[in-house]
Amino acid sequence: MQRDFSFLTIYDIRKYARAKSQEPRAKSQEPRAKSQENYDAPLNFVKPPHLLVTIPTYNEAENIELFVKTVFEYIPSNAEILVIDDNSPDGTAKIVEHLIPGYQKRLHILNRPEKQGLAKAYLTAFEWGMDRPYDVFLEMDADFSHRPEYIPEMLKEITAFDVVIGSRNIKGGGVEGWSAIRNMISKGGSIYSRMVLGCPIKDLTGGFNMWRKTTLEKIGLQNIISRGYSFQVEMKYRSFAAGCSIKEIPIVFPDRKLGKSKMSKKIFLEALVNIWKIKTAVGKDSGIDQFIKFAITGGLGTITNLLIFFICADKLLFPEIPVSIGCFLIAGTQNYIINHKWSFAGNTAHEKLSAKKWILFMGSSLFGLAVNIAVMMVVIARFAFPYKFIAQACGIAAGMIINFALSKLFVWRKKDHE
Ligand SMILES: Nc1nc2c(ncn2[C@@H]2O[C@H](COP(=O)(O)OP(=O)(O)O)[C@@H](O)[C@H]2O)c(=O)[nH]1
Ligand SMILES: [Mg+2]
Repeated sequence: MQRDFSFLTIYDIRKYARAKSQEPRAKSQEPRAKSQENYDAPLNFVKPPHLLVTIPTYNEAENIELFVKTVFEYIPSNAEILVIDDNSPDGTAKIVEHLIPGYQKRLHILNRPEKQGLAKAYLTAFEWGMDRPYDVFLEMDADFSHRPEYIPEMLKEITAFDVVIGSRNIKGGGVEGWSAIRNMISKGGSIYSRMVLGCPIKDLTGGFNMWRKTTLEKIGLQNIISRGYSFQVEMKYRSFAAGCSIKEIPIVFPDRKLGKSKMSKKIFLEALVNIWKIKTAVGKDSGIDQFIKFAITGGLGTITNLLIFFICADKLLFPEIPVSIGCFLIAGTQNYIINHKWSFAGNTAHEKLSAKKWILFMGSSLFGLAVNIAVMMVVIARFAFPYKFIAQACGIAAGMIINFALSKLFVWRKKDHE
């Protein structure tokens, strides 16, 4: 049975794109605002997008034949399927190889020597597909949790959006056959990832996603650091950070009926930690995130400064002025290291600490100190506060803002190419 894909004529695609561009933008599609130029992109599809369905498999012998057959029923006649098998002991690859002659060059398989994880499987598949004339890539599990019935709707949406996500966490979507605990862990993982990343996508962890080739190029597959289940989160977060337009469509996700899940507690916990690595690698901290980290770093520096001052000046009775200068240098160096490794980690692209940057940062801190003193003096002279420390607090705030601005602009300036 072949579905009707007449909606993919040029006329319909244009009409559809126009209608889409007039729709009010939903909150979850906010990234669209950054990429207005993408509105015209649908018109690039002068014929139905050439789709490649990528299916990673590990021990899916019980599912794969029927799954491939069903997917072919729901995809356009020019679309193709690529299975990426990691030498499944149950002989999944053999079954696919057996089916290949029946599908006239529309079914392909990549055999890999050993189990290397989902991320590598997809990256290999995309790499394979990027060298060929496909416009659109779809990720699907082989176990029927990703129902092929949704493909036509996803194909329709991909004519207007850079990414289409099959979402369990929006109205109309959900899971079937999951225990309450599994549901809670999955939802919790999604909310956690969203909060850590500050990313509005509702289903960050799901693996039923469609990408335009141009989106994969924008993400830069060579930048992906995930090797495990956080791969899906990273792909989506990177497309969000790159300003791609994103559409979530509701999907119902039934649990697999045959075969075993490869998800484990260890893999899940690993993914939770990886979210932080992804955040740092993409470097999408907002200015406010950076400022909060910078302020915390400054607070830690002040504690170090006072502690050393107390030991050297109060306990060891060294003269205050040299002690104070020493404290400034030590606390400043501590601030430099923490800011480099944490507050501005996203800007540094894993650069090493350097003497040049240290000097720049200490200079900017000195300038901040000068502003601090100047503001404090002005406030004392102009306002009749009962306590001078209020004036000093104003000075500290002003000095810190100046120091932050100088650090962001000159010490840890973000590279243009990032
Ligand atoms: N090639 C390959 N496929 C994998 C690997 N791990 C899982 N898969 C496949 O990825 C899809 C999702 O895995 P599954 O075990 O269903 O994960 P779950 O849905 O989170 O329980 C299925 O099609 C698996 O066969 C792997 O290491 N290599
Ligand atoms: Mg599954």
